[in-house]
Amino acid sequence: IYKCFHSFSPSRSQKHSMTTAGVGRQRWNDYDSPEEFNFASDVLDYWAQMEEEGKRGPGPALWWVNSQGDEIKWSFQELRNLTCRVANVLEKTCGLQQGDHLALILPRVPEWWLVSVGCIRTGIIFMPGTIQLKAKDILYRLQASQAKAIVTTGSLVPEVDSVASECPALKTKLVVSDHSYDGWLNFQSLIKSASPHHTCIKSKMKDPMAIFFTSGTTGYPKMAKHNQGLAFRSSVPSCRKMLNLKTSDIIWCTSDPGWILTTIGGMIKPWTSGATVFIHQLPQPDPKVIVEVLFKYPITQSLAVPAVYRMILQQKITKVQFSSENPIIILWFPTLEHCSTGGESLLPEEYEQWKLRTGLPIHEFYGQSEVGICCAVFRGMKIKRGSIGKAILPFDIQIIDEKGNILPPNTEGYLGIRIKPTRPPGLFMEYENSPEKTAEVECGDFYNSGDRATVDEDGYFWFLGRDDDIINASGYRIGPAEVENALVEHPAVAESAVVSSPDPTRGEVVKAFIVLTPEFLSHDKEELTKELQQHVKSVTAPYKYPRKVEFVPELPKTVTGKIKRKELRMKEFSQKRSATNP
Ligand code: BCO
Repeated sequence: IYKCFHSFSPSRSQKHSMTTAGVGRQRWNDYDSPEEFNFASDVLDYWAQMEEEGKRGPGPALWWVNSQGDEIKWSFQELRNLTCRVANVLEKTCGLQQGDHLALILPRVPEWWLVSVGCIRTGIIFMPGTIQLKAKDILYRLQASQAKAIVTTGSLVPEVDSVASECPALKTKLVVSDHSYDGWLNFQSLIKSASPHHTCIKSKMKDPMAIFFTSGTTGYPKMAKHNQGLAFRSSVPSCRKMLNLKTSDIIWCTSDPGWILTTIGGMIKPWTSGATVFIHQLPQPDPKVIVEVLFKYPITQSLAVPAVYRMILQQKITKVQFSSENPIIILWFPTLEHCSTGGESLLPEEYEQWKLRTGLPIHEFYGQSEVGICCAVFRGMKIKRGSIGKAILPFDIQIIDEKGNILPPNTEGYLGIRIKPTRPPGLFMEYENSPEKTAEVECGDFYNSGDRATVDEDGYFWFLGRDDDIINASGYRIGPAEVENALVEHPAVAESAVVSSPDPTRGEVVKAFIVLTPEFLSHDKEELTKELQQHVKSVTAPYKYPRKVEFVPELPKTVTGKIKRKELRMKEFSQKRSATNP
């Protein structure tokens, strides 16, 4: 049942005959908001039905590979069968019910997609997390969400077991592994014996579907709760225009499944259009492997954060292929037609370099864990280099001041999304258990994203960055407090201030200014830097570790003793500017 190998790769002639029609095109318009919606029954099962009726091409719905040559291809019918089994395991074996919380911490394996859809079938709220999470991060997530279940991989079993006793709500632990672990249910064995028949819940559009943890300026990550609207949005014409996916398309989203980008770009969007989701296991996202994969597989669309395209451009490419039409192109990916990016800024010169080398433009989009993808350069739309494109309907995006007043074109302000009189489907519902944090981002009639931007007369938005302490390093949103809390656990650290610092590859990186405790003042600074970096990697998700460290005698503070992070940040960026413009 589990590993079904099929030969699905469509020939070019078949590809051309495939439909561009999909779920929603015939059924909903941009401003519709049906009372009931369920991504599993309205989208997945629709395409399974289309396959049964011979109305969809032969491409798989999910195509997974790894570097060892293993491969899994599932059709929509197989996905329906497998996700119904998962739904039965969650409900019958684990006793979970609609509204329960399930932490989903898996690498890029097909089971991530099975569990997500299994949860949607049952109304269980799934909470994706990156496998870089450490015991303390997991403890926080399990406690804050009162999760009743966790699905994870073998390597994280010890981390979870070390904190499980402090999580009384946690009743079920499921492991995706070839091995068995004491106190853990084995996902694969349970799926094999589960029934493939399951009746999907009739979910209301307003029923919660998923929670994404997102870092804030202070404290622990907030829980951005989304309802079925997150999935529904991709069915409306304006949203579908962004990638204009066809059933013959094969899209590869390189993001880790712990982030909302994978939920949207690596699942909801492609499946809404009946396209193929391509997944490479990428245990370490190596640009060499990414290039090899783009040469080897018939991928038509790529979706990755700018840092990934940047890392590819910085590679010494050995596999050069010249195109007869354009002799200067040195990265001629045979099937790639469309590239998109978001999560951090793409510089105009990076856009130019990619276009020059591959012959393909990169289409930018803008999003957050709170809003999904709300603004984009649609396929076929005129590209203004450096712009994140136009608002995707039904989102009404305006540039606002801190009171929620709409600002005129070409004026800097906050990127705001209208929530009154109607909150659009696809915008998060609230921060779970935190009405005060939810209220903080409501600004007049708008949700205030906290991101600074402008809009021009043509309706193109221009992202300028944040004016708070949040760091966006290679597409990761990092709150300074998360890193400072990790640093202060080390005996060498008296206090620290963590800020963003410019970087040619990652856009920004985490920089820590550290005041040492007296005992460590005489220690070798290079050694200490490595030790502190290793320390942060061991106590919290390693992507947050400070790639730059500076030891200082004291930190700049206000009269009330608050650290002036802004001053430190401004210094970092002004140093970059003076280095570029001497
Ligand atoms: O650079 P180092 O080698 O020193 O450290 C790396 C890893 O080696 C290390 N690490 C990873 N797992 C570890 C570990 N160390 C100890 N134990 C472990 N278990 O930690 C560092 C992690 O840094 P990284 O993740 O940036 O690694 P890398 O290989 O440099 O990857 C580069 C990128 C670009 C692939 C990566 O940064 C990335 O995936 N960025 C994208 C994040 C993303 O998808 N963001 C989207 C968020 S959703 C959104 O923005 C809303 C838009 C709709």
